[in-house]
Amino acid sequence: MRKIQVITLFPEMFEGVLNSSMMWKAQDQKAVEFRMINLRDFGLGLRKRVDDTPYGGGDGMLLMAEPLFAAINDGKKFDPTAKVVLMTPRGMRWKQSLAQTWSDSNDDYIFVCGRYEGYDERIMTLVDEQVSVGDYVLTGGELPAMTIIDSIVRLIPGVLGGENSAAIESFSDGETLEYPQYTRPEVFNGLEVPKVLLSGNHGEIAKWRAENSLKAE
Ligand code: 4GT
Repeated sequence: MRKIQVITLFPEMFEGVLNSSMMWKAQDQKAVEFRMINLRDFGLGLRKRVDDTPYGGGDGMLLMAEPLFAAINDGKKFDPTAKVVLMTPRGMRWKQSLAQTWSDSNDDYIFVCGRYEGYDERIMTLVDEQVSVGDYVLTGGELPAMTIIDSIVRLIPGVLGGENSAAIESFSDGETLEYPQYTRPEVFNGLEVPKVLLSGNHGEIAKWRAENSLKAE
């Protein structure tokens, strides 16, 4: 069973996503186990402080090294060989082929979600990978972490059900995005389904789909 841990100040943000049909199925099948680590639990002092101002001045607050180290160590205690993945706009751009590689590997992960203006740089001594979902800045790493977790978990064998989706996957080389699809009825509001898809000619259908597939970047 794959173990995925998440370090965050907002574990409740993950509830809806991790309890949605497919993620729930994955847990039910024992394909994956999720564990939330609340960074606040490792905050300093009575106020459970996790952030402080940057040396040298500047706007905003940074997550302090000490609570981050303690939270990551908690994750490592639970799963000593887990890879530590930092969510940051400075990371490598996430894409389908990475989702496939990470899903195929038997690695476990600890996703670290930042807040405020970022992290004390010394966290890098514990980080194995840095990933970004795109060239834009968000208020936290939670949404990127959910995106990446979803893209990995759906590719674990047995998690994704249904012939339709499996067909797309086998067609896909990881970089090819899906072709246009239609379901009943044949005509909706005067809009017709392409005739070739109703032809029963599997060769022609495959050709049409290849021609109408999008290539990633
Ligand atoms: C964007 C991304 C990300 C953020 C991204 C540290 C403080 C980072 C807030 C966090 N924004 N994280 N992973 N594009 N913001 O992936």
